[in-house]
Amino acid sequence: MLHGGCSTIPLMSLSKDKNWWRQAAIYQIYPRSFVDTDGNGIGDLKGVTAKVPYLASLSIDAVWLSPFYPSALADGGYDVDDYRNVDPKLGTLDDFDEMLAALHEAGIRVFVDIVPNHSSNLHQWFKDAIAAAPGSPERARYIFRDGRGENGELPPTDWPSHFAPSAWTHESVWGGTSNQWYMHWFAPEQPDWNWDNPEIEADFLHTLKFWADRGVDGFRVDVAHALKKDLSEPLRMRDTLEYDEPRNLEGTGILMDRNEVLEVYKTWRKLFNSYDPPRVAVAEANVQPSRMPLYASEETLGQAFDFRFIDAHFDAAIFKHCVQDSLALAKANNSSSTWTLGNHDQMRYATKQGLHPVVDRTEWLLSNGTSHPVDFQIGTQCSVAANLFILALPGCTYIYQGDELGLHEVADIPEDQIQDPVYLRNHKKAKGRDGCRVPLPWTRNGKNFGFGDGGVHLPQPEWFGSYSVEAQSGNDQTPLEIFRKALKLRKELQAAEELTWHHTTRDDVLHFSRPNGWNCITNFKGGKYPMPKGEILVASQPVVNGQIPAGTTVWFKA
Ligand code: TEU
Repeated sequence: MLHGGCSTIPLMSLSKDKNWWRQAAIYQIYPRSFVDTDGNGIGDLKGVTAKVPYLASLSIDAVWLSPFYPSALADGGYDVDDYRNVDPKLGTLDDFDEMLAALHEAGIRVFVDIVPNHSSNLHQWFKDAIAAAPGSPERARYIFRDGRGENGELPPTDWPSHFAPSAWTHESVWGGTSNQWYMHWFAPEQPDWNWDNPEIEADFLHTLKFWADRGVDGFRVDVAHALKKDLSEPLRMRDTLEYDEPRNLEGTGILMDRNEVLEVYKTWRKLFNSYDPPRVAVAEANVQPSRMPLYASEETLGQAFDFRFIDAHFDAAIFKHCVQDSLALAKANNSSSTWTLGNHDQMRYATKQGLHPVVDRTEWLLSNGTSHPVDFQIGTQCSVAANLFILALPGCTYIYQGDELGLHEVADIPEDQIQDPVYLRNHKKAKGRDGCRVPLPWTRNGKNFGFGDGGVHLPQPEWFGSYSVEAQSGNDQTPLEIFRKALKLRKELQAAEELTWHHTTRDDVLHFSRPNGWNCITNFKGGKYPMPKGEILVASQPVVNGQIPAGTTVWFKA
């Protein structure tokens, strides 16, 4: 039986094809901001189940759920208290099983997010570590060190963290009394695991098995490049390490992208391959492109996000270069490309496109979106065009919830409602990522635009209703209906992972085709461009009098 009014969806059986992921369309759900069924202001797993018909209407192959594990939400759930449970604010394990069954019955597979670099400070093992003595097995699960200075009052090294000035926090912050410091790449509430300790490797294998045995199809691996550090003594200071750019391309850097981390993933791969079909994985590995294939190989995780489009200008030459390079890297190790324009860490793509390219986005957000105007219409138009472009490419596409609506960043979240540690922990130098995590608008009007009956954990602006699912459904010129049409067609048209570029008469127009006559043409900017001969399948904006407007992608059958 399907739940949440799903009875209109045909029952599908998931194929055992072990290559199902190679050209999949995967939709990222940020559960806290999807649908709230219990009125606590936070989206929940029952909310995902209730929206299975919507997800099915998108013809996606899989969803990836950002963390839903117990968490105090110091970093939006990427601070995990217990890897093998569901946060009571979001539901129960039974809710998870029910959701998984409903998605599977609708033919949609499920990825969960694994956060192996760090736990939260509320994880039982971190609490045990704080309570234990230096040198104890409890402390050996994390990275504890004595401080520098006469009384150990200075952090052990000068390593910076992503979300805080220092990568070290004194244990006294959590009540520890041994005068040690612990390391955290991200917020102080996210202590890094010590991956040199076999107990950690064993515990993560346990977690992966726990979810894979429940039927989870794949894993998105958070900061996959950061697990292994060179912790040999004495720890070196920042000025002696290749901390930032240029990154060490040999895999011998000190704090990230070390070759040993690949050994961890080889072990994971053996576990994944023991399932039928094998479980799949995608690395969030922020490494130099030439190192990506190492994470995406058949012996390791299989896929790695290629984030180059995320910040690429909407420009033909740049797009073409990204495509060629990414396809070549994927081919090098029999992986498939992973195209993506947005996620829960990024300013909404439509807003990036609606802002003038010279605008400094960090400053713009700090001004609450007042320093420069955003062209909402052009931004959304270009976003849909860019999405149709990447959806036609060979490989796998990841779509962030709300991008199918052409949704924009909420730039004016008041300071006292900001949750992101990027802002709160970093001297308020950047506003952070909350603006793309605002609860989705489902209805044009009504309480919280259909998100739920309680509150909303981040404020929705008035204009949200006009971008809602309700406002867009049924009108074939809206982003949502264009996405629906394109994603459905994509399933039908999908063929071998090949692409042929075709000549165009202008540099700002790209035309490529896939096997069986599936053509994609994008007019990036400038004037109108004559539509080539063929049957138009879907267009991000209408083709009028045989002319493709600027900022438009058209799929056609030649
Ligand atoms: O992000 C990893 C990461 O390094 C960046 O994407 C980071 O969030 C961004 O640069 C901050 O400005 C992953 C998750 O996607 C992110 O949400 C988490 O905060 C982070 O790991 C820690 O788990």
